[in-house]
Amino acid sequence: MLKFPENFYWGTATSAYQVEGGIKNDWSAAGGKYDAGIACDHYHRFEEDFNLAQQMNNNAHRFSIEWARIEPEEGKFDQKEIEHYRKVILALKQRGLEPFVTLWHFFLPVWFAKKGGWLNKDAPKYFARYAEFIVKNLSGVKFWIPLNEPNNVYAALSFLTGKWPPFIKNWFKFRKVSKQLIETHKKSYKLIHKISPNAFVGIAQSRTYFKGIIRIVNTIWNEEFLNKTENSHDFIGLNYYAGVSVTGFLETDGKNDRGWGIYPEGIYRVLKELKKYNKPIYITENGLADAKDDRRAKFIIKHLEWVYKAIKEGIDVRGYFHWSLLDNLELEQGFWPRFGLIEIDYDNNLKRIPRPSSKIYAEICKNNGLNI
Ligand code: GCO
Repeated sequence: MLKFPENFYWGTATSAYQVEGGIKNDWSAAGGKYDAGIACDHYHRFEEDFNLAQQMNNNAHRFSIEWARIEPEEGKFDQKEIEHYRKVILALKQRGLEPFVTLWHFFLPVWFAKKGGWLNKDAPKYFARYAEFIVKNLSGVKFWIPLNEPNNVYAALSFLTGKWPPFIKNWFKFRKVSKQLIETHKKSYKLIHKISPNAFVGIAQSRTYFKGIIRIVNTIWNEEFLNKTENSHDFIGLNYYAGVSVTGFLETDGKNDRGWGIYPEGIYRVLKELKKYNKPIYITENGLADAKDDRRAKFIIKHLEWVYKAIKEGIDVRGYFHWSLLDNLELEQGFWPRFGLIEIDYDNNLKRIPRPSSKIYAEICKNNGLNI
């Protein structure tokens, strides 16, 4: 039996725009595959979904709040929507699920996007006003994640590759947005602690394991954000999906449906790299696109075996959130990649169907470890 530490958090992760439905933001304004539409209608079915998380013996859940819902017009905050998220938090607590709340998971209110979004010199102030409203009006939250994957996913895909709104391909703008997001994180950390001194505030940082000569990009890609926000973390959230070398994905256990190599050892390698920051670590995302559910159980078990090895070697890992609870909008790919432990039947009233792997995960959560 590989027993994980006492009080270890076991959960799943989602983001508002990818699951809730009915959101008008910069992505829905882009239309086509960027418009999530009703998504999984999690906005109305969150209690049903949290029942499923509870049935998986989870004790935590990571979700995001949609800025565009809270502040649909500049400076005008929608009390109805903050009340909605109060109900979400209450529903989690009623089911013994500790909320980990992401304030921003890639998507912007249209008014902010029209002002240049993160390129606007006052962007950190606009975000701080939103964050302050949330933290002041949502009680019962201990864990706050101001930004999800700010520099090496959002800024890179939106300002370097041009794949995401605002579809810009410009190195200088990519670097400017990265700098703005670093400032925003630091500002958020201070303001959250001013309002809620006992809160824990951290980043959810995507970290790829780089092997071989490609490690020359490790600093700018994986480390810069953490290094430049070093005194603004009570914990580090790690989003791990893949390892790469100069020839492409590292792969020991096949590929996921998106063609990413499955490389469980990489989670151990990146956890070892994070040790130097001396902060508690939560794995805030780890998962795969696997519509047949014929790799997910082994994926979870093998990644957790490597996490266990890291813990035994002194890495302070305190939680694991599988991405994702539900099938959802896989960003610019649309809905075809299936990341959910719970399948969504999009042709049958968004019916929730627990996949066999969800039973395996439920056992692991119940046992607080791996029975091997
Ligand atoms: C990300 C996000 C999620 C993705 C998930 C699968 O890492 O891009 O946090 O929004 O859907 O990682 O790609």
